[in-house]
Amino acid sequence: MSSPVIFPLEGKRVWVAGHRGLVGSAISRRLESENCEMILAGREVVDLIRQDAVEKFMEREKPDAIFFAAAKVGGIMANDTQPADFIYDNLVIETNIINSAYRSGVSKLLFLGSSCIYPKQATQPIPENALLTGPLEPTNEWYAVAKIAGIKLAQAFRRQYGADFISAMPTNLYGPGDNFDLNSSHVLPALMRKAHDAKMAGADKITIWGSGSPRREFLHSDDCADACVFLMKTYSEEEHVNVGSGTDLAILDLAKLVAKVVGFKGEIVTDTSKPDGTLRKLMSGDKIKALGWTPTIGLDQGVERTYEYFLESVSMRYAS
Ligand code: GFB
Repeated sequence: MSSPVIFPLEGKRVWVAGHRGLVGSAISRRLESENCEMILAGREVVDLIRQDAVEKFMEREKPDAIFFAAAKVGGIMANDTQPADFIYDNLVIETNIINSAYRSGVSKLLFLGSSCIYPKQATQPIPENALLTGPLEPTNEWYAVAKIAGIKLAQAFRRQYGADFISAMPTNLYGPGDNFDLNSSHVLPALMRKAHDAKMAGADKITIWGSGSPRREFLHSDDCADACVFLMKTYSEEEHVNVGSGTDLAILDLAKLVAKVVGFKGEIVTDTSKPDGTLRKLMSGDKIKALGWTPTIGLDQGVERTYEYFLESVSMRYAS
C-alpha cells in the first residue's frame, strides 16, 4: 500500500533547481501532471555558486517547495581528475540553497545525493544505514563528501529548526538529456556513443574503460523523477531514502546490451589502464518499496528509449 500524501503539490510554487540536467529535466517533465506552478531558472537567472544571488532569487520567487537536482556531476574520470571542482561547487551550491531555503520559509525541500556516498566495501545490497560506516571509493570521494554534507545539512536544519527537508539517494542514472561527452560522461551514455560512432564509421571494435567486471545498478531518469515526486508528497523523516532499480550487471554485459540496441556487431575490448572504481554498488530498495514506490522502466526498454533520444537530439552534434 502506498504512503498517504502529506504534502500535495497542487497549486504550489515548485522550484526545480538544476532543471537542465538529467534528473532536473525529468522532474520538470513529471511535474507537468501535478498542477503546480513550476519555477525554472537557468544560470543566467541565478548563479547557484553566488550566495547573494541565491538569496535574492529565493526572496523574489518564494518557492513553496524545492527539488534540489542542481550539482556538478560527471563520470569516473571527471570525478577523479577534477576533485576541487567536484567538492567545492557542490558544497557551495548545497549551503547556498539549503540555508536560503530555510531563511525564506520554503515548506519542503528534497535534496538529491548519489549512491557513491556509501563505503567502498559496504555490504550489498547497501541499506541506508551503511552511511558513514567505512572509507569511501577514492575516485569519487570528493563528490561523495560533498553529497554527504548535503544530507547532513538537510538533517541539521530539520533537527534544529524543524524544516521539512528530506534526501533521496539515486543510483547510477541515465536517460534523455544525458551527457554524451566521452571524457566527462557516465558509462552508459559513453558506451552508447562509442557503439554508435563505431557503427557509423564501420569500425570493428570499441574500447571500454577498466576490466569490464565492476557491477553497477542503473535507473532511468523518468523513474527517478517519479520517485522524487513520490517522496516529496509522502515522506518526511530525517533518514535519506535509496532510489534504485534493484538489479545490477557487469559493465561488460552493459556494453553488450548497448551494442545490441545500437546495432554495433564488432568486438568489445577492455582498457585496464583506466580505473574500475568501486567493484559493486547495488543499493537496497527495501525502504522505498515499503513506502509504496517501485520503478517501471526496465533496462532494455530504457536503453532503447535513450538511443531514440540520442538519434533524434544528439547524434548530429558528433557526426563527422
Ligand atoms: O559511470 P561511471 O563513470 O561512474 O563508470 P561510477 C562506471 C564504470 O564503467 C566504471 C566503466 O567501472 C568505469 O571504468 N566504464 C567503462 C566507463 N567504459 C567507460 C566509459 O567509456 N566511460 C565511463 N565513464 N565509464 C560515478 C562517480 O562513479 O558514478 C560519481 O564517479 C557518481 O561520483 C556517479 O556517483 C553516479 O559509477 O564509477
